[in-house]
Amino acid sequence: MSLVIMHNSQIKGLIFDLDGVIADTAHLHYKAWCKIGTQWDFNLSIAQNEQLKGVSRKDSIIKIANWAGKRFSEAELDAFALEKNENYLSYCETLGTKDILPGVYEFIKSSIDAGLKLAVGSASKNAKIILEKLEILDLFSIVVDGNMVQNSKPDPEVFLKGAETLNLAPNSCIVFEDSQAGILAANNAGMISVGVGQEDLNNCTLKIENFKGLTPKQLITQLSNSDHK
Ligand code: B16
Ligand code: MG
Repeated sequence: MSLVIMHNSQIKGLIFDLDGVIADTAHLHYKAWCKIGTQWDFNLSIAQNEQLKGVSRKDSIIKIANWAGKRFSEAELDAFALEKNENYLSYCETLGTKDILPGVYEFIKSSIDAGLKLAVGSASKNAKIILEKLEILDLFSIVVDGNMVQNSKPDPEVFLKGAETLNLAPNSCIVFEDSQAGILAANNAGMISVGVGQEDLNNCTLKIENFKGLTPKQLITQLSNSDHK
């Protein structure tokens, strides 16, 4: 089943980013990066952290080292990235259904009832672990994570792989993203991009603050009423 004709195509699939869209984990990544920065006498700002959203672990450590004015060998960077991940996973130990962002679970359920195919497209190599902790891994037909792609967002690879696995054309998919890199990745994939959260996001087809009370039908109506046709 599909919902509406847009872009000369019907919407048949939804691809969700994980951190900051499904799960309230973005602040845990920030906390773990801050702990690394502190070792270098560097305070990672909230604005800098925004630029790390949707960016792979390795690319993130390279950016932070540059901002801190530090030069490290490849092996040292890998060791810091490993340490960050161990800290991040320790912060994630208590994650559970309470950490699913408002309205997301209900929206996912009603999307499945509407016959839409669902995927996750995340830069995180921990995506499946986190989804298991949230007890929603089984709701998705496919989880494309950071282990399965060569190129970080804004490259469209993660979303194109999701659509391909769902056996859907890119222009029949909507991507939900909280990061600017992710919005660009969705646009580069030729998909409809819905920005999620409080932060300003440029170039998304539609912006929503959260999923509270939202149904797939309402979303499609909002998209139809937006500049996007
Ligand atoms: P990991 P997303 C991204 O996940 C996060 O936004 C970003 O902060 C993180 O560095 C990246 O995953 C890699 O995560 O270290 O767990 O492999 O937003 O694309 O779901
Ligand atoms: Mg995200």
